[in-house]
Amino acid sequence: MVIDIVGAGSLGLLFGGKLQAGGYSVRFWTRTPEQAEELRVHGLTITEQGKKTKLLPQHIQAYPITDLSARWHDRPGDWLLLMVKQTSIDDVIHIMETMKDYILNIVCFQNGMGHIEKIQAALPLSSIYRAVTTEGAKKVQYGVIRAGEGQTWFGRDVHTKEIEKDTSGSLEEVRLEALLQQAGFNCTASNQIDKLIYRKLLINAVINPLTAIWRIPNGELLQNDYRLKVMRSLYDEASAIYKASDIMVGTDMWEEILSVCRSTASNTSSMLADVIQGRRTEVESISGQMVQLAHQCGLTAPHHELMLHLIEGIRPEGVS
Ligand code: KPL
Repeated sequence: MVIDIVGAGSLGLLFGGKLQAGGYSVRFWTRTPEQAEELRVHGLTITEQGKKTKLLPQHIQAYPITDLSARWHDRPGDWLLLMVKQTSIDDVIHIMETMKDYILNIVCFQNGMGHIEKIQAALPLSSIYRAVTTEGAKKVQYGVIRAGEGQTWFGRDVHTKEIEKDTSGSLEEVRLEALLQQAGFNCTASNQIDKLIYRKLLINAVINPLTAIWRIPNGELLQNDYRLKVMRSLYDEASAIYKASDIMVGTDMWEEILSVCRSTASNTSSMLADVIQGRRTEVESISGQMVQLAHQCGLTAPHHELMLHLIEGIRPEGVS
């Protein structure tokens, strides 16, 4: 079985590395030729709970993403795990548009919303799955460190299934679940992936912009009442939007947000990491998405809109 990992960031290396260590044939697709070469020359070491697994350079298949279409044509893959950030999605879609006549099984790991529709439009014959993961990893020189055991869920959108008149888990879903479990991930196929995506959106919409603005790790959000008050206003506003949009997330999300802050207390949120590195953030597909959802149901979202503007305002003029 051939598994394509598009994006060699920390999660891409973790999933790809463990799948390869689990006996699958993995191809890494990187943004630049230099990243691919580094993997091919130095190999990849995965560190988990102090134990190191080394993938030797001669066993690594890594290529720049611009070669994907041609190589896939020669040897099609079985699964493509799309692990680039939301902010790179448009570039990746542009490259993958040449594959519109192929049938791919694509699993999208991006935070936020709005990308699935774009990918499906560019690759109409392909099956697109969403994934939500609580896996965390840190990229280090020639390797990656797993932060602890997370949980991964994946599935297809309800509306996609309705189109196909298929409400049960497909054979492909069962296969993917087994594949990831065999590679050492706690993974479950879910027929409620939309619910999980909306839960994650809410968590990210409360935690990420505030940690990026205040430049604090997730756990420090809980350390003073002013921070908690702002978090609560973002949460209340999002809850009202979900209620008006008939989006049911089915659990006490305020408690869950506090619990994520505790369980990831020392984490630098992905948005803070982007801000520190001077990269584009995913704020448009997180806070921007909340604002859009509000407008769609006749509400406004001034708190989330403020987050969007504050984060977008950090970017220096001219940097895209
Ligand atoms: O998903 C995250 C992120 O940083 O993007 C959280 C849950 C906030 C963990 O850091």
